[in-house]
Amino acid sequence: MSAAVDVLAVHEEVRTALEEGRPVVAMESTIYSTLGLPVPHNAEALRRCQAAVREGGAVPAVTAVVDGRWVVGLAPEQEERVLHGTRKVAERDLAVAAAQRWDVGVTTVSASVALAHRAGIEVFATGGIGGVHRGVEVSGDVSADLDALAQHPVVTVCAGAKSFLDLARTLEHLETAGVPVLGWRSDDFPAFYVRSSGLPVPHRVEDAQSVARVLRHRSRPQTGVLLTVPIPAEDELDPARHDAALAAALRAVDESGITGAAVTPYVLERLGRETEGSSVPANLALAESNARVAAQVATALAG
Ligand code: PSU
Ligand code: MN
Repeated sequence: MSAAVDVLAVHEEVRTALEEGRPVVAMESTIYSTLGLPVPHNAEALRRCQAAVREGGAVPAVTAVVDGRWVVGLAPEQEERVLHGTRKVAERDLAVAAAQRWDVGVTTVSASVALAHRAGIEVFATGGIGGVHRGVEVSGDVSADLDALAQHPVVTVCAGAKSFLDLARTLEHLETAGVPVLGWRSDDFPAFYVRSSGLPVPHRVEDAQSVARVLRHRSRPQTGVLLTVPIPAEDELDPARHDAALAAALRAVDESGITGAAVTPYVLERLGRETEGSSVPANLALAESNARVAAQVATALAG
């Protein structure tokens, strides 16, 4: 059986930019599907994030599975299909999606970082990463995102992770895995909707050049860097409202009995409901802000 040489499909604009050494920012697609955000906000998020990358002088490269291929950089008709995608693709699922020729699959952080690496892209922007779940002692649920950050030499730009996860354990896991965690102009590890989780970030950086230098000096050739950007202050959710919504969403998961890859989409949907949609503008604002910072980092790396 011959090797699957044609599985990776890099959009022409992305390929040309990479060949010419111009900045490119990879993006995931789970966040832009209905697994990540409700219709029609998912489409607006996709549009705003790609625009932010372009305004920063970089080329956006959204990753997804389309017609059994690993696509990096979507054509307009592919965007439409991805917005309606319902099959979640983590890094391990990339092989299955290609082998079984899945029609449409939306990539998580782990799959996107893997595809960015494969395509030669060094910066990746997302909303929040997956992490160690609360109750991991029983469930063993640790997102594959954490392993992927340690296995691909890519800077991941995120707003931390949602606090339905165990953020202290998530930071411990990243330390063990050898992933540098950098706080963008902040001493605190952010918690997605709010600027601080109450936990310190190991190192603070002030500019994109500093992030680029950390990636360039890594001791393990395969390891990436996590850059955490707190949500802009004006978009932060009210902490009391946030805590109440979180408690309700966590109770709902407990009662639902849902496990595995379905847990995160379920909690995201519940959180949206518990905040009566007020979490959505915050989610869009932080994703856009991350895309903007990622473009700066890609520019610094290209320079
Ligand atoms: N957290 C969010 N929004 C998201 C996700 C996480 O606030 O859309 C998505 C991302 O694609 C992330 C994935 O990579 O969920 C993690 O899923 P899991 O916990 O099953 O590894
Ligand atoms: Mn999981």
